[in-house]
Amino acid sequence: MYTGKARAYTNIALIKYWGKKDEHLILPMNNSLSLTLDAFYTETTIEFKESFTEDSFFLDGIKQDQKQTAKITAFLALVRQQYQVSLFAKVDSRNFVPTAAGLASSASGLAALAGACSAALNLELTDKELSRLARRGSGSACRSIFGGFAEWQKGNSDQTSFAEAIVSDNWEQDLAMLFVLVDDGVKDVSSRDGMKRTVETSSFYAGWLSSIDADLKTAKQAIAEKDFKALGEVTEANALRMHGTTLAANPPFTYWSPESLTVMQLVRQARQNGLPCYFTMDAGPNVKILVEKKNLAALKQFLAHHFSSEQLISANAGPGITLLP
Ligand code: 2P0
Repeated sequence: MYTGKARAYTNIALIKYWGKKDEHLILPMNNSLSLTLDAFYTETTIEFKESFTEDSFFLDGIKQDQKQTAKITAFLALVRQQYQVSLFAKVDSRNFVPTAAGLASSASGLAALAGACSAALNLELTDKELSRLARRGSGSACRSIFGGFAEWQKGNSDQTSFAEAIVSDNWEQDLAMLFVLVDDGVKDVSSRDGMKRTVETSSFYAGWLSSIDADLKTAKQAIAEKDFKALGEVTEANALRMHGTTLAANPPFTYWSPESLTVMQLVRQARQNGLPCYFTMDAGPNVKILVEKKNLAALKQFLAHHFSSEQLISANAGPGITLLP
């Protein structure tokens, strides 16, 4: 029996991954730095079996069609090739998200799939090897192998591109992230397509790349010194710069909605009121707010004047990947 099961948590980048230099190997243009969260995770079971004539993928109990299965099939083809396996597989994934709010993440999904494959085929991969494997499924998944803060070292080959945990003296346990759900629709531009278009056409992309080293240095120093203000400021600035690149792409696009801007403005207002908090955004209109745990309740109360409790979902720092029995 070749079966395996794993649970992986999603992560949110504070310094973003935005652009690939190798689309096949999923090698990024820049290092990125993330926080793994406890509130959203994926559990995946995989079974490789002689009698299967194709790969199949069930998400939350529902069989997915060929298009929805494509990313999974491509990943399994890679695993088969890399580890000399000839069997097809059945993949059964469950996304644990507090609401059906479009928060399912490719990071937790592909990390859990990599872990499940490793368990099923007795690959006994190290975290580094697992991170490299998860990366081939989805770039951000390589960071979800680790709990707390992680940095994806861009590298320049399949061997050298992987994430590592950042030593933090457990400071992440003092932090929280509040998700403000402003839209649960399907994205207009997927992150994969959006970053490709940006790399190929945005005149602002060079500016983005030139800012990364300084942002990473600032973020890592802030973590080492447990300096929340410094980490928050660089997180927010880095996200704004990433989103700036999309405005200069051809054709131009943005992930922001009017509500996203409202949340950004409220975050600035909260800061003016003496409540330190900083926003970040990914390839969609929802806003994530980095806040110290001690101020989370006050932030929620402040935002409750504008958003329903279903729109405000908080998360703490989460653990790394777990292989399950
Ligand atoms: C990140 N994002 O660092 C950035 C910020 C979105 C915005 O990683 O093509 O699903 O599978 O490598 O990992 C989302 O991109 O893309 C992402 P692929 P992925 O979190």
